[in-house]
This record gives sequence, structure tokens and C-alpha cells, in this order.
Amino acid sequence: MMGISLKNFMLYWMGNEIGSRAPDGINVMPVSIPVGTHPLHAVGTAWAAKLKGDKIVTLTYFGDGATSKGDFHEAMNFAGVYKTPTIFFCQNNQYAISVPRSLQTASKTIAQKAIAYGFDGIQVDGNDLFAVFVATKEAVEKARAGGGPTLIEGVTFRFGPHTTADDPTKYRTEKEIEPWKPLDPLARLKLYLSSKGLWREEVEQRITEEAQKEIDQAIKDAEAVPPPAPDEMFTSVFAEMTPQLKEQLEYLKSTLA
Ligand SMILES: Cc1ncc(C[n+]2csc(CCOP(=O)(O)OP(=O)(O)O)c2C)c(N)n1
Ligand SMILES: [Mg+2]
Repeated sequence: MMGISLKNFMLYWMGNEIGSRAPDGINVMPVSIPVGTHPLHAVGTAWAAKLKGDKIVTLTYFGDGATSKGDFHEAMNFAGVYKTPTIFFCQNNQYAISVPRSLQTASKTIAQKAIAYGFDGIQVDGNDLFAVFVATKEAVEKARAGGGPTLIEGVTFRFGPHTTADDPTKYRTEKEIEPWKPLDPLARLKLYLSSKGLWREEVEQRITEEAQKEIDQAIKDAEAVPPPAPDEMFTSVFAEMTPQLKEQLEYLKSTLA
């Protein structure tokens, strides 16, 4: 949707740095593996754009766990002071791996954290596509008009395990998951569209088949790219390598030799 190809997305997950490089003119940053470090980048780019008179708005997505990171608070503070056009979107899925939301913050909501930094915070039903769309749209319009940042908390629930290495039965019960099941956003959207006469089984089948084909092709294309040389993990970080990266690259080379 934003101009990143599915093939590049696959390359990223295969550990190939090419996957992280957005095509020229596409303003999408690489996926952030360290939790919560990227809100700073969103504020930095928004601030730079504001100084240059460039009418962009930045959106940054992170989890409930990320709000415990210092980086998140530094980003919120700078955004508030410099009124940067930044939307902070917290996907509050109630868990950071095994750590529940109640151990993440003593605040009643995540949205209210915006008050301390002097800008608007809004809590929305994160499983309601229309609520999320409208809240984001309004925040973007406000930022574009010079109204500064917004924190949006989308309240949702992580149904599955965090990763294949995680076993959620160790820290939560089926009883806790049960009430969220009817709130599944896909099921709700389908119900809504069906009630309006806008959804048909044959359309669903066709879209599913088309998507499957597209994904299969992207995997094939990504697998056809030769594996990256080990030195790419140093050369692709900055436009020019820092002295530390040069040293590390030399060390790797000598070790491999
Ligand atoms: C700085 C840092 N510490 C720890 C990790 C390991 N880790 C990966 S995901 C995760 C939990 C993230 O929880 P949350 O922010 O709620 O996002 P969610 O995965 O629930 O969407 C942790 C601790 C990491 N990637 N980066
Ligand atoms: Mg989470």
C-alpha cells in the first residue's frame, strides 16, 4: 500500500538488508527490531520537515511494552515542545511477550500520557477499523494544519503467541482470551460489510486466492536473490561507515579468513 514491495518485505525477514531499503521517494523507514527506539526517528524527521517547511506528517507505530522505554518519553517530550507533526500510535494488545499491561504502567490508560507532554491523547477501540481510521485521519489533519502531535491508543488483544518461541499458556488463561474473540476486527468488519450487502463469499474466495498467489510469487522472487555477503550488515547501516563499523568489518574479515 505504501510502496514497499512484498518481495522486499520477505527479503527483510530473510535477513537481507536490501529488504530494509525503501525505493527513492517512498517515505517508509525500516522495521525497528529494538523495541521503542523508532518514535525518536519519527519526531526527528517530523522536526526536520517542519524546519524545512515540508508539509509531511510522520506516523510511528509501537506496542504497549514500548511505552516503558525512555526513548518513547524523550520522543513525546520533544514532540510536545517543538509541536512536531507526529502521530504516536500505540497498539495496546495487553501484552509485551509475557508482561501484562498492568505491569507496564500504573497509568489508567496509555492515551493519558500525552497530557503530561502537553498534547492530545485519544483512546480508541483498536478492533474497530472505522474508529482507528477516523482517529488517525483527524490526527493527521491536525498535524498538517500545524496543530502538533497526537498520541492514539488502539485497544486490542493479542490472540496468539508473541512468536513461535513463546508459550502463552504459561502466563495467561483461556478465560482471559474468551471475551476478546467476538471482537476480532476481521470478523466484525465482515459482519458489517455483509449487513450492508457489500460482501459476498465468492468475492472473499477470489481475493484470498489472488493474495495467496501474490505472496507465493513474492517468496519465489525473494528466494531468487543471492544471499547477502556478510559485510553488508556493516556497509548498509549508514551512508558512510563509522570508524567503529569499519573496525568491526575488518575484525569479521580477519576472523572469517
Ligand atoms: C530494546 C529491546 N528489548 C527487548 C527486546 C525483545 N522484545 C521483542 S518484542 C518485545 C515485547 C514488545 O511488546 P510490545 O511493545 O507490547 O509490542 P507487541 O509485540 O506486543 O506488539 C520484547 C521485550 C527488543 N526487541 N528490544
Ligand atoms: Mg504489546
